[in-house]
Amino acid sequence: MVVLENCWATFLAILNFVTFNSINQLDHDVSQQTPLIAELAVPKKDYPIFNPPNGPENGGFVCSYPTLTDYEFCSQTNDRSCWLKPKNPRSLKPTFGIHSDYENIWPTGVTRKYTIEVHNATLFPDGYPSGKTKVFPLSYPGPWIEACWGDDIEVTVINHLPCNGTSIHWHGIRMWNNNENDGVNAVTQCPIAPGQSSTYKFHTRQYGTSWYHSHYSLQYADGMAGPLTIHGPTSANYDTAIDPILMTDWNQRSAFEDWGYTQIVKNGTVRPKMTSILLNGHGIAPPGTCANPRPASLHNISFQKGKKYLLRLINTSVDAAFVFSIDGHNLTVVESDFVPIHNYTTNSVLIGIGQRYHVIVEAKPIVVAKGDNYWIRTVPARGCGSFNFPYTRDNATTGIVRYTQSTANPQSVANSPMPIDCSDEPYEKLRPILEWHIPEDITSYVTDVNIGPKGGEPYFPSPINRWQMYKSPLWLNFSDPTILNTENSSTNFTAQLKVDTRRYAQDQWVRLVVTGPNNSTVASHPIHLHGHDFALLAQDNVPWNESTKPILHKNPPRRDVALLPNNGYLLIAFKVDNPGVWLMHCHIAWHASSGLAMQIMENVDDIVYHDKNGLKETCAQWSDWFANSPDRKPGTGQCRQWEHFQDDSGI
Ligand SMILES: *[C@@H]1O[C@H](CO)[C@@H](O)[C@H](O)[C@H]1NC(C)=O
Ligand SMILES: *[C@@H]1O[C@H](CO)[C@@H](O)[C@H](O)[C@H]1NC(C)=O
Ligand SMILES: *[C@@H]1O[C@H](CO)[C@@H](O)[C@H](O)[C@H]1NC(C)=O
Ligand SMILES: *[C@@H]1O[C@H](CO)[C@@H](O)[C@H](O)[C@H]1NC(C)=O
Ligand SMILES: *[C@@H]1O[C@H](CO)[C@@H](O)[C@H](O)[C@H]1NC(C)=O
Ligand SMILES: *[C@@H]1O[C@H](CO)[C@@H](O)[C@H](O)[C@H]1NC(C)=O
Ligand SMILES: *[C@@H]1O[C@H](CO)[C@@H](O)[C@H](O)[C@H]1NC(C)=O
Ligand SMILES: *[C@@H]1O[C@H](CO)[C@@H](O)[C@H](O)[C@H]1NC(C)=O
Ligand SMILES: *[C@@H]1O[C@H](CO)[C@@H](O)[C@H](O)[C@H]1NC(C)=O
Ligand SMILES: *[C@@H]1O[C@H](CO)[C@@H](O)[C@H](O)[C@H]1NC(C)=O
Ligand SMILES: *[C@@H]1O[C@H](CO)[C@@H](O)[C@H](O)[C@H]1NC(C)=O
Ligand SMILES: *[C@@H]1O[C@H](CO)[C@@H](O)[C@H](O)[C@H]1NC(C)=O
Ligand SMILES: [Cu+2]
Repeated sequence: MVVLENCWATFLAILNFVTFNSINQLDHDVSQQTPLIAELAVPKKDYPIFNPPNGPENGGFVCSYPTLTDYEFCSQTNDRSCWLKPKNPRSLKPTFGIHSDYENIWPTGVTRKYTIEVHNATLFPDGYPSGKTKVFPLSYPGPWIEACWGDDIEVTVINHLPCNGTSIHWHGIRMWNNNENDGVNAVTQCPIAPGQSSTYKFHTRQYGTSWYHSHYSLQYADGMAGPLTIHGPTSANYDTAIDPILMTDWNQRSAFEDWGYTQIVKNGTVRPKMTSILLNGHGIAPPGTCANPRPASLHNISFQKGKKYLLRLINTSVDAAFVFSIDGHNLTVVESDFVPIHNYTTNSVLIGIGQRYHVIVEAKPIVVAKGDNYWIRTVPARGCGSFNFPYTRDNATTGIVRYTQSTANPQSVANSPMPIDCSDEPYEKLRPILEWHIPEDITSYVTDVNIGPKGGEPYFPSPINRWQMYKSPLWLNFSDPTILNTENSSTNFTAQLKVDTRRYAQDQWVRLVVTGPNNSTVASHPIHLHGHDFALLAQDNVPWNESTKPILHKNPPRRDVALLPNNGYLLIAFKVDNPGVWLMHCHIAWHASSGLAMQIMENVDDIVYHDKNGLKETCAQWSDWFANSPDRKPGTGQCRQWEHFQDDSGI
């Protein structure tokens, strides 16, 4: 059946009219230059201006710090830990590097402006067309949004989708005192209505690699995601950097179709099966799906013997966690999420949804393969992912590292041993360079991840399978974002946890115990918190018990996504220093849609609003479209869903 469903596309004769634009301008004179590769191309100025070593493979991107006139750029192949330092070695001014306390100190850069136009489109990333009702920018992944440590970023999002609103979340960006730019529709804004646009503005304090994605219902599963890099220092040395690698499970059907099918037809008893794995939007569907696919290719990267490469790995999956490896090569892990760590070497790394790793690979195979080309493998971790044709260590060969010009397939073999259990990278290995120590005696809240009550009334006719993590499944109202109505939400399914430090001392930490269902057939849930890097105090696959040891208070791993192990718990702590309404949710798209999310109401009386009128304007445009679009009346337009407009949690 599923196979047949994938073949609908054979009948698709006409491609949509789609365009996708991304305009990158620097708010500053360097955009007028055409700098390439060498620093030579950049005119000498009395302030740091340079091509970042971890910039795009082909150069051309310029970091610029016009106000830091007495500073110089200090990253070198034999010391990547430094970024900017005072020219005068006796200066009392700070050096900016991996030891900087990035929450309190960062260099002042420039403003970078991007425009992203979102269109409905059909793509052929694995040779087959993406499903009937996909929502997309023209390219998948979306454009690379780049900035340098300390820059401001402004992204204007224009929504050309005929039948969906949208909002874009900047995964992992702290959004300190900037709740309204977090991009979660129905929480921090109304959706951007069809035909409208909105501009996100934020400052970068952290550096490293992340991604941005739509937070509107299941859109990101249909391709609305792209890489986001903030160039900065690194905790280990490398010669050159490779453009970010986004890995995802992919479905030839639209996620909206799958959702309807599994929830409504199957009562949520089956998990949608994905068709293929893509690296940076390239993959080859397993054979036998249907006739006449378009030519498809694997993502491939070139290595030059002896060099050290920085690779940036991002898991943008819907459902699957991947064990990433390159045959014959080890990986030196130097950063997890946005946090530089003491490096460690491994032959594979497990990347959960939303998680990112920076790794350094030495172009010097430990096991030399005939032909000198090597497979990149992304093996779905055991129990974490669902595919029509299951991928194994042998056939999860989803990319190629080439040392030669040859186009032949590699003959390399998988690294061994390579565990593929679905559990985060070992806890004790992720040791941040900049240490945090978490007080032991802090307020603790328990949130219970569990199957929620069935049914979606009053918003959606039952039955529908629901998940919850705090009191009730999340079910939002697009027209009534929490940020504009922190006291009186209009729904009964808001799942709000109030955290209010004015009851305690300044800079209070709180602890969240996230416990898993007792008997779940689902493996791990990747739990993501907005607005914070959290400290990961404990994580295990046994039931939670306060006397359980060890709880790590001294320099625990720090990140923004961690796996809640099957039948286990996750113990995290965060500093209550960022007033706002912050979403915490499972990053498995199906689970988030069915309510596995909550809102942390953090000192909401102190929320800093930068443009409340702008928020209200977006809501007015949304309400206007929602109420008046001719498409919303039966038989008059192309939007099918006029009867049950909102059919999931909203995120
Ligand atoms: C979106 O595109 C798909 C195919 O590319 C098409 O079938 C569908 O009708 C489009 N949806 C809308 C609302 O235009
Ligand atoms: C969004 O668009 C999809 C089709 O692309 C449709 O199935 C879904 O109902 C729409 N949902 C909302 C809430 O706009
Ligand atoms: C890892 O860190 C150690 C200690 O800081 C350092 O000596 C080593 O060179 C680093 N490894 C790499 C690959 O940079
Ligand atoms: C789904 O549940 C409804 C009511 O709970 C029931 O009538 C229907 O038969 C179920 N469908 C399937 C496919 O199990
Ligand atoms: C390698 O990538 C290029 C495009 O980047 C593509 O044209 C080529 O077909 C790929 N090679 C293989 C073997 O997939
Ligand atoms: C992405 O994360 C999901 C869920 O945590 C996991 O199942 C999948 O294997 C990850 N993919 C990669 C490439 O790490
Ligand atoms: C590669 O990594 C494995 C552990 O994953 C380790 O046992 C081995 O010694 C490493 N080899 C080299 C050459 O670093
Ligand atoms: C991978 O190999 C297994 C075992 O041979 C097979 O069942 C599966 O269909 C293959 N998967 C893909 C994606 O080709
Ligand atoms: C959603 O919010 C709007 C605006 O506040 C309100 O008019 C509407 O009744 C709410 N819908 C539900 C289902 O609560
Ligand atoms: C919430 O509702 C109460 C009672 O209806 C009202 O007095 C109060 O002003 C409302 N608060 C906000 C922020 O709208
Ligand atoms: C919320 O719950 C109350 C009491 O259970 C009920 O009377 C009311 O209709 C519900 N409102 C909504 C919007 O579901
Ligand atoms: C968990 O549930 C499965 C079926 O869903 C059942 O087979 C198994 O015995 C249960 N295990 C425990 C420990 O309750
Ligand atoms: Cu989940």
